[in-house]
Amino acid sequence: PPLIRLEEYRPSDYLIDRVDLDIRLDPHATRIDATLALYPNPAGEAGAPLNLDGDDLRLVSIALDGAPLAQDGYTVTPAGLSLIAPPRRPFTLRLVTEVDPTANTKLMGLYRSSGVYCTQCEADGFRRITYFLDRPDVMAVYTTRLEADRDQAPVLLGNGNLIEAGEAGAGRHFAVWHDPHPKPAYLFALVGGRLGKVETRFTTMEGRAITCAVYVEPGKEDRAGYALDAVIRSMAWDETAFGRPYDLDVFNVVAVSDFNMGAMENKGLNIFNDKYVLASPETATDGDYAAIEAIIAHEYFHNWSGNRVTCRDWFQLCLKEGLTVFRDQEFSSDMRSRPVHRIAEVRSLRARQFPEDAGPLRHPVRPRVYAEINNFYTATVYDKGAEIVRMLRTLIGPQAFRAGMDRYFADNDGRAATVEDFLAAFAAVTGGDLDAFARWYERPGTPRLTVSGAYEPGAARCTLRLAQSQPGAGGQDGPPLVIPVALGLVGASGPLTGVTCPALRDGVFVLDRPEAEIIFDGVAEEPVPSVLRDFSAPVRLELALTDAQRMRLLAHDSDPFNRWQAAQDVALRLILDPDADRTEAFAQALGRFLDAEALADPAFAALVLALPSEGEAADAVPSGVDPDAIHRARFALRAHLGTALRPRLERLDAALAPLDNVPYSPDASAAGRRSLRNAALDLIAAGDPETGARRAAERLGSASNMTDRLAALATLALIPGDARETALTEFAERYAGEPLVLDKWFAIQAQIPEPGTLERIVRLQGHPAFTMTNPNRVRALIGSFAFGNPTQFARADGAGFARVAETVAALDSTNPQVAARMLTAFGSWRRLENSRAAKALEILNWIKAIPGLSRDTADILARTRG
Ligand code: HT7
Ligand code: ZN
Repeated sequence: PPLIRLEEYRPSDYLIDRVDLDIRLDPHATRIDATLALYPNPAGEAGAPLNLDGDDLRLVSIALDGAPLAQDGYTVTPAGLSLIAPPRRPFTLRLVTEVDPTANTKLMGLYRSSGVYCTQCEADGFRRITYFLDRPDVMAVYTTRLEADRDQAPVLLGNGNLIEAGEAGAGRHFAVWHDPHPKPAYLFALVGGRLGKVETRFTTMEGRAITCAVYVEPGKEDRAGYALDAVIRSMAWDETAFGRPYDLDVFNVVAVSDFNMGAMENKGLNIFNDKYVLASPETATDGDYAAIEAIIAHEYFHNWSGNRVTCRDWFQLCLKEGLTVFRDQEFSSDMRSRPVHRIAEVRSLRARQFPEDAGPLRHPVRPRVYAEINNFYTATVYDKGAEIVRMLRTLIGPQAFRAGMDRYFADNDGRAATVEDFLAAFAAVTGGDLDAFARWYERPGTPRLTVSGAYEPGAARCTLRLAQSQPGAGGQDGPPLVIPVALGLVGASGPLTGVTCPALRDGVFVLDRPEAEIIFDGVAEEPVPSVLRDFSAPVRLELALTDAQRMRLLAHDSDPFNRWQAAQDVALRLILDPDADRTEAFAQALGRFLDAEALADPAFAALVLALPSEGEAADAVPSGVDPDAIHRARFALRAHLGTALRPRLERLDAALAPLDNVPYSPDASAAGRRSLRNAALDLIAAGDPETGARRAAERLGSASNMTDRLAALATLALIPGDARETALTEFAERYAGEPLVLDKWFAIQAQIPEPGTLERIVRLQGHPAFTMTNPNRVRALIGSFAFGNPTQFARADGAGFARVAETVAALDSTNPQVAARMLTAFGSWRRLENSRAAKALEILNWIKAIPGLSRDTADILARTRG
């Protein structure tokens, strides 16, 4: 496929002021009557042909300034429509197209989800509705008239404010929506269907009254309240944290069941995967509630970081996504426990982004070339993009950061901006130069930060040496990055007093050279360095400490992140290099930690007890990964800790048992207590599977909420036997009418680390609740297997790879976006030991031979095979 390159960016030759749409919704023949007010762009090429994008459209008619256009005045191809000689002045183009929403299985453009008409236009779906300049730097004011059968679609929603509604005859009705804010086509949306709603009012800091509503499948309104509350909290938070008020009279959220991603920030009409809206204690876990809060916030925050200020081109995707992830992370941190949330962010970064950055799909946060933009909605763009914004704030301080954000919004409101525009706002308010910092956007891969220390007791001095390295393609380091390294020294019983270190500002050292030395004076005892506090930069830290030194950090560091990290580091070393004595010492240290603090901060304690995942352990192996060996070592460590900590875990369980008698609340503190109790059960089961299975089965029966029930099921799922099978059967019967709960059931089974899982997957693909047309079902079963079951996906006989490849092949013609995403599970194949890597390559070659692969899948395949 042709490659699109950043350096080839050119402004559009034409721009569009206004778009008037008259859309008559019909299941198979929806008519779109579009009038575009176009004009030549002074920055474009005068007299150039007008090339409108189009995909899977049937052109019904075309007229220029009111007169039908002769056939020799334009050409139509599968990729669009061209006007050979458009007027060299403003003109209108009226295009009537027809589409079949029911046949649209790609879920891009206009489609039907359980009978509800809805749209997905990012990144390039608007061209599947009408011919258009479908690029984000073409911004227009939209007025949309929607018409449909009242029976079929009593609710008709569009972008902006409702300006008119009424009867259209023959059982049909209409609604006209006007959005006064110029926007790119990717933010267009409509919804038509039979939907229930919950709504409330919000008054902005400017005194404007807003109606906020969440629309869901009728009968599920009682599960929409938490999402609505999250909308209101997001609106209030963006006002206080960033001074950003909402700017329309209504804000609507609609939940649909078929959706390629999590949610979409269409102007005034956010459309959501229902998984990230619907919640009740009986059907959603604490994790689901937290995800709903975060994603509602994320999409709402896009109203400023993405919509009011949008992207000039798709290379700038991180400009809206990285920034908005940073904003939603800050929101969640304010709503919940900041350290616990930071740990969760970093776990997710390491699980998804670090492997991406170390494999064949690696790319800079701002890519310079792509074949298919839909394949660049990645952990690197989103999560590493957010880390860059976080580092910027650390470097310039919170006040200058807020001033820079204000400047960015003020200077770019209503514009399609670039990463350079973003950095320019901060350079303007600080008077500094961010050119070196900007390298973070361009450099793929995870840098290494190596730190060593020396202590001179006589001089009461400690010296730390820091070095950064990041071998590029040619093995050479590029110019240095600007790395904020938060650090400090920890004494035998806590923080050291009387220490001076002029190189630190607010506890942060800025490493902007290949190497540096930092001197601490007044250090009265041999300290342990605590480096990269709060994970102040997305790097791999190499700091050789003993287990005892790490346990000192766990006990005494003032930085909660590094306390957690210290326990993780010891556990990781024990997984990679098992040792009975060191395991025993680790268990004792964990025991002391639990005695002293578990009940004071249960959520944090649960994180300390959670061992690094098998994926993380694999990521730490230089090459030749054997997933079975990692699995065995990790399970042995779990079992040992479960046995050694048993009395404490029992005490914790008993202390937290009264939770069963209070009504469920999704707040962070109640969720933290549940997470500790469930972590305790899981470790008890690891040490004593018989007791564990019995307890988990009991908890399954007695649990009053989905969090506890699912945790018990997950624990039981790791213990082969009749109890597990009975529990799985009963769970499926109980939730037979609940697709989102059955997704959890599919996912748990897909992750069972046993050879029989493959047969189970085949069986489950035939389950009545499973369908390949629903992305949530595919992700729950096949995605959980491919991304969450390292031993079985990478089975030595290649059968796990083959099963996923067959799914990719089957899905590719109907939903290439989801197919391509499944295929990214092969991203780490080269790091596997030779025989597994050979099997993976065989399967990738098998996919390659399939004729007519989509651009999405062909692109991932080509990059993955290398
Ligand atoms: N901005 C949204 C991205 C998105 C998307 C992209 C490609 C195909 C389908 C999609 N659905 C949503 C979501 C977000 O990050 O806010
Ligand atoms: Zn986003």
